[in-house]
Formats: sequence, C-alpha cells, structure tokens
Amino acid sequence: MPGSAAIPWNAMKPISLTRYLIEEQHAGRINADLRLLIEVVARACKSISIAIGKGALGGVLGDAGTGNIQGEAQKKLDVLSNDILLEANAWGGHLAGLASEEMDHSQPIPDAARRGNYLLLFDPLDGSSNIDVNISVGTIFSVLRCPDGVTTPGDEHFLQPGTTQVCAGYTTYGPSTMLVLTVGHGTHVFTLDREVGTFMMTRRDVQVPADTKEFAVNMSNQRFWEPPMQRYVADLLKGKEGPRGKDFNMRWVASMVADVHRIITRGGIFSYPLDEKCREKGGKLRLMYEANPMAFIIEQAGGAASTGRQRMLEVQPTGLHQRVPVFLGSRNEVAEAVRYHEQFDREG
Ligand code: AHM
Ligand code: MG
Repeated sequence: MPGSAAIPWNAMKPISLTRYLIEEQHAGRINADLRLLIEVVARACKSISIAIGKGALGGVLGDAGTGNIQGEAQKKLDVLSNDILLEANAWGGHLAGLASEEMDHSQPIPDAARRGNYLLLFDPLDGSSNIDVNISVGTIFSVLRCPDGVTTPGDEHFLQPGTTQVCAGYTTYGPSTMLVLTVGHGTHVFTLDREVGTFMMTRRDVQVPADTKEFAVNMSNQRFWEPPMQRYVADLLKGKEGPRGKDFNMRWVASMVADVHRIITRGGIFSYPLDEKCREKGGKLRLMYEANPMAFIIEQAGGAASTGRQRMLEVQPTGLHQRVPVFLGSRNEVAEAVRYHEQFDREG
C-alpha cells in the first residue's frame, strides 16, 4: 500500500507486559521460569484489583476477625489477597517457596507440585488501613533465587540481602491499576487495560528526579523520633528561610505503595524512621517484602534507599518479618537525610 511502508505496523502502540517479558527473555536478561513467575503474579494482582474494585458490593470490606504474626488485625482483603497469590503461585513450577506478611513462616511448594528455583516474598495488601475508606492500596513483591542444593526451603533460605533480588515490583490499586517492575534493567510502569485485561507499558526506564521539594512522613510521630530525624524535618519546615533554602511540601497517604508511586512519578522522599514506639522492633516497615523491593525499584530508577545509616539493599536480614527504618526516593534528598544521621552519630 503506497505510503504505509515507512510506518512500522506497531509504531506508537504501547507494548504489553507479555511482550516486554518475551523481549527480556530473548535478550537473555530473564529466563522462562522468571517470565512465568512475573506473569503469574501479574495475573493474581488483576484478580486482587477486581476484588478491591467491587468494594462493599463484593462483601470484601471490613475485618477478617483474625491477626497475623506481627499482632496486626487482618482485613478480609488482606486474607483474600494472600490466598489469591498463594493459589496462583503454588502450581506453576517456577517457585521453590513463598513467604508473606500474612504468614508466620515461609511455605515450600507442596511435594506433589513441580518445584522451581525461585523464592517469592510478598506483602499481599499494603496500606490495609486504607481499604475501608476507598484510598489506594497495593501489593509488593520480591523475588530471590533459592540457594543451590536446597529443595525444601525454610525461612533461613529467604534471609538474603536485597542486592540478591532478581526481580521486584508493586501494584497500586488506585484510580487505575498500575504495575511497576524491575528485573535489574531499569524500572518500568505498566497500566492495566481493564477492558482487555492486559498490563500495557506506559513508562519505560523511569527516572526519579535527583532533587525534590516534597517529603512524606507521618508527622504525628514527630515527638517519638530520634534527634537526627527531628533536626532533618525541622530544617525542611524552615523552608526558604532555613538552611535548605527552599520551601517543602508534605504528602502522606499511609499506603507505602501510593507514596512510593508518587515519588516514582514526580520525585520526593519517603520516610518511616525509627521512633520510640517501634524502636524495639527495629522500625515499622518490613525489610524483606516492603523495604527491599521498593529499594530495588527506586535504585533502578536512579533514586536511593537507606535505613538512614546503611544502604537498604546491603542490610543482612536476620528474620523473615524483620523491620527497618526507611528513607527512599530522590537521591540527593536521601543523601541529606543520611547526612543528618551521620552527623548525629559523630557529634551527638
Ligand atoms: P501494612 O502492610 O500493614 O498495611 O502496613 C504498612 C503501611 C505502609 O503502607 C504505610 O507507609 C505505613 O504502614 C503507614 O503507617 P502509619 O499508619 O503509621 O502512618
Ligand atoms: Mg505493608
């Protein structure tokens, strides 16, 4: 046809998650099992998205009447999302074991099923306190390799530093459902086409701006913070007249996925620091299935993630449900927060 030859048939069309994964496989960056694993998790997230979308009409809101190992009351959607992810991943043959915020211990893949070489960790529904008020919640996941020679993994085999992650992602169930993913070659954003039921790539190689004027923290904890955090935020609040020389804005959704997604989109710093209420536990957020996957995603987008005293991805885990202080986002701002901690540890 005259005139049509110069324009490739697929020019300007966003590519699907499936096509992206096939291209990554052909480029030798992921294998068939990891591709299947990501597809299965994405499919489970679609089911969770549908359940959340039904809201009160689906009878999924409210408390489940049970608690998890962390002493937190479970919502019906916490339990449902966990079940959806477990069921979807049990029989694919790509996993050796799974671990979840909602389960006391990890679970090896049942003997009857084919076992693969990957370990999957997830927070099935992050931001549970927002479920009943129709505010964005999400799913966070992290993928590790099962150590060589281990066929029936236990909790100890999951305790690998974040640098060993082969894949991390989160889904945010907001006005649209989005999947943000890294396999260690950049961070990419996919949006769920609800009619077709397919995740389509809507941003490739996201870059988080290095500087920001926006911070996210639960200010109600201010009086419980450590001195370096008190000083850091006090200086942010002084704005143009203070040492930072610029005015800052504040946002706090109380769903980590939503707060991190804002940072992925326009920059910022997210922090859940150590405070007197959570000091004994080591922090509020969990290392293995909240902080580490988010740190991998943010670093792959040119940002930074720290405990305030150490690069997040280098923390050697000691427990499946271990908690850590979290600072992540625009790299120059994270460096500022770390500087306040260094100065305090040096000079008091
Ligand atoms: P969850 O996994 O039980 O939902 O808890 C994690 C959530 C994060 O999404 C959010 O950043 C934080 O807890 C909010 O905490 P707070 O209610 O103290 O502001
Ligand atoms: Mg969570």
